[in-house]
Amino acid sequence: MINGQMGYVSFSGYKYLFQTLSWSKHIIDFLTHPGLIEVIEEFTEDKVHISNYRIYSSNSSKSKKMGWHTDNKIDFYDEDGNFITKTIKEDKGIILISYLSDVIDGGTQIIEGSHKWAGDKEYWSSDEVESKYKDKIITFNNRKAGTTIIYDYRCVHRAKPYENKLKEDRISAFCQYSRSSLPVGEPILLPTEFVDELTSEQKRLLNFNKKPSTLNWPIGGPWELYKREWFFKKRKDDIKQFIKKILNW
Ligand SMILES: O=C(O)CCC(=O)C(=O)O
Repeated sequence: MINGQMGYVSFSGYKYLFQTLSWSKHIIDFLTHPGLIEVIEEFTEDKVHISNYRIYSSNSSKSKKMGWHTDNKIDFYDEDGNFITKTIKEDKGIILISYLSDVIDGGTQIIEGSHKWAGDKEYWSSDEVESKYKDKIITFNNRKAGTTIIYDYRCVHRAKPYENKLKEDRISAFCQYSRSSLPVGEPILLPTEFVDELTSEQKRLLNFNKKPSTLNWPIGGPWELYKREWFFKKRKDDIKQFIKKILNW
């Protein structure tokens, strides 16, 4: 935050807009559009809520590459304040990715049909995917801003690593819709100016009156976000205790 203006959180080559949903009601209206929610809930066979959301930009990088992964998982802090992710094999839900810039390369990639076999494994190496599933990789490159991809979050997917000679960022909105049995997810902070305009269905989708079960992405201690890691590593235990305290409030 600089001079009271919201900015972004930088993590692993990505820049995440700070408090994404607070920027405009249009973002909320888009992510909670009744037609969209109807399709999602038909698929999930349950009421859903927004458990994770973000607008982020990514650019080309040789060193920072998103791994192949699934998102049918929950995250939480254990008793010692350690960040843990746990895959929920029987869960199914939806992730929406909407491109906010034209995307030539570096688009979302999904392995077709992987929701049937991914199970509770969270990560796959590029070698494994290349050798076994090359023909099944669907890549959403060369798409205009506004292209929206909706997929079952049990599918193995990633953002394609790429080299962008023009050095243009890919900007995308991401939203994860989870079934009612799944934890609430990330905190949502909204400006008072448009809270009254939200419908009761939007309030439900945004988890009004419910306690968040995790923190906003990117999740991690400052020692993971900041280059001067040594400084934060020394304070790691204090910071873990602090995070634990916030979640227990
Ligand atoms: O940006 C993408 O294309 C994929 C994003 C993703 O898989 C994630 O953030 O978990």
